[in-house]
Amino acid sequence: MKITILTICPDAFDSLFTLPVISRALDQDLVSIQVVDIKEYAPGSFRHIDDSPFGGGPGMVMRCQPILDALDAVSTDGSLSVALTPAGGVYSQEMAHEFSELDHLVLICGHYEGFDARILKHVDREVSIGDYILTGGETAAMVLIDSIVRLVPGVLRHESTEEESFEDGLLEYPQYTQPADYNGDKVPDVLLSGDHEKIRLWRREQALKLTRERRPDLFDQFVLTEEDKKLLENN
Ligand code: 6GU
Repeated sequence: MKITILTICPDAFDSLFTLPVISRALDQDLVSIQVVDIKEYAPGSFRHIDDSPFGGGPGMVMRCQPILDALDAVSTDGSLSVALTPAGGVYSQEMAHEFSELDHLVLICGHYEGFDARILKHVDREVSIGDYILTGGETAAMVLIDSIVRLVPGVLRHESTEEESFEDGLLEYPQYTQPADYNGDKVPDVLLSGDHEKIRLWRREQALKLTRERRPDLFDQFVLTEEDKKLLENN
């Protein structure tokens, strides 16, 4: 898979390449990441990439020409372009899966007060990472890349992604490791029992209860099995 990032801050992505899973995916050629400076497509020494909004108002708006020329230059036959903007649809694990199956994803990072609206007509999707405002789309692009790369086949070695939070619509059950007793705070006995069926049921119960308590929005969407109903009735 190839990911191209269009940005006015190419250096912002340096730290992304130091993340262990990302750097391994790059080393193994499972993923390639191309960072493209939008300013390269802004002619003249002034590198004019933004301007004040028609109709007045605060801030600056990213101009059509540099971004659309850059997008045109990097696009390929099967590429999907995604603009990162707080006005986009909210990103989800489902989108991470969808994007991880692409041959080529182009991420366009917004800045200032946003994109000239005409840019967005040339973009396949608009995505936000949540209901808060960032100074630019770069950190949002890194969130997308991190969540996408780990889903590319071969990137994670033994780890399973199937039991993670959001994969089945529930938050993940609590995990413990050594020591079994940390200053008097003990790991639940069932996890030391070696009884795999008991452990499975305990984890399921924990995941159900945690989701019900913390994320009633997810819990309401979740379809309980007969076993789940019994686990929840036990209390
Ligand atoms: Cl994608 N961009 C900006 N600037 N702010 C955001 C965002 C994106 N997602 C949430 N907030």
